Amino acid sequence: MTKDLIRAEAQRLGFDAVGFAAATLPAEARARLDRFLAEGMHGTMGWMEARAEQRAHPRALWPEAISIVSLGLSYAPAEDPLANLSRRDRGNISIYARNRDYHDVLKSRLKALARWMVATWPEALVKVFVDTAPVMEKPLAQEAGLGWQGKHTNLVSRQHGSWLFLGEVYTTLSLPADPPGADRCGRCSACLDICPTRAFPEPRRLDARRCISYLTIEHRGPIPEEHRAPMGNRIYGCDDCLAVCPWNKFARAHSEPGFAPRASLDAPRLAELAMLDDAGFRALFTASPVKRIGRDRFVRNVLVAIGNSGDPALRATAQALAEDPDPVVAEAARWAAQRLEAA
Ligand code: B12
Ligand code: SF4
Ligand code: SF4
Repeated sequence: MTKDLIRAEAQRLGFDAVGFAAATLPAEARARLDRFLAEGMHGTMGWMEARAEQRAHPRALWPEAISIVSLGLSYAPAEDPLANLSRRDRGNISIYARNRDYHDVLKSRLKALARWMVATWPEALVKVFVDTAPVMEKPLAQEAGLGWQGKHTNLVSRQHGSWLFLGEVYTTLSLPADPPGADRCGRCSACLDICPTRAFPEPRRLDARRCISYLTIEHRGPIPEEHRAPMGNRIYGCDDCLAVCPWNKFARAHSEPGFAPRASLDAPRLAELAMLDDAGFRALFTASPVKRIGRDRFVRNVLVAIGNSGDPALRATAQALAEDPDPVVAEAARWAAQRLEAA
């Protein structure tokens, strides 16, 4: 059967989860996206609003699409994702960004699968997507049976916990849908309770403007003061709500060499990160997703962590950046120096 062949090939290519859905989403997905946008919870991610129609309706993105193959790649860590949070002289980089950019890893496998599908069924048309396209990947993965959207809004899998990257092959092949994933959160609320910035107004609704992932990666300009202290030493992304999910205990550590943490990014020293210039920043983050945010935004985050470190030895580092040519960096440096002085 066509689906079995595709599933087997996806597994051979290294995907950890495979499911099939029709190229449609339930009406609630659109309604919830509209509410998220209407309440401004996307912050400055204007690109979410610009192509909302295509996000909510796969066929508005590609009218010929009949079915969707939803694919998951595990990045379940062998290490404790929260271990660095208590090392205040170090920066904590989110698990997903400690080595190669997952977009590259996933996209090459998605393309390989798509090429194989076209070679096997020459009448098939295919398009591949991962993350940046106007696609609602989590509701689609739930429709395809990969798991369910947990209360932290991410897709949770019984086998891989919260640690799956998602990607899709849209196709003109007609593939019967798998049963959708059923909600298995029950009365658990661990992910909601641990969130340092209280970013969930209610279960399954995230106010991105409060999320440390948004603040450290997407947000330009100064980080609002109310969120600086709760950020602690998280300098790129945040894993807290993922890491506490009890379903992670079934996840086996991933075996993708590109996702094993680089020694230089595992628990880097704040004092060294703050001193990076553009060239040093680009060299340290070669092929890493961190590179995308640029030196200035990154050093801004590092300075917030320095301000939170309580370490008087880092005060001189902050002071050295108080006149940085980038006004956002300079402001964060002054804030950090003052905070350490008060400490
Ligand atoms: C924008 C975005 C962000 C934003 C906003 C996140 C968000 N939750 O919306 C920010 C920058 C904060 C972010 C952070 C992260 N992200 Co992100 N992000 C995206 C992106 C590009 C779009 C997500 C989206 O459409 N949001 C809009 C909202 C409205 O949609 P939604 O979250 O699906 O919302 C649904 C629920 O709220 C639900 N809902 C609401 N009420 C109710 C009630 C009930 C009863 C039910 C059942 C459902 C329900 O309905 C909505 C629609 O179905 C996707 C890639 C993509 N193209 O899909 C990656 C993606 C979601 N991100 C991902 C990751 C890994 C992360 C981080 C873990 C990174 C990190 N370590 O820092 C964090 C996690 C933060 C969190 N708790 O969500 C992965 C998640 C993989 C997975 N297993 O789910 C994705 C899929 C990328 C990928 N290709 O792998 N992200
Ligand atoms: S990623 Fe961190 S800040 Fe964002 S919702 Fe999860 S716990 Fe909260
Ligand atoms: S931590 Fe609990 S509530 Fe949150 S996604 Fe996991 S099972 Fe659901």
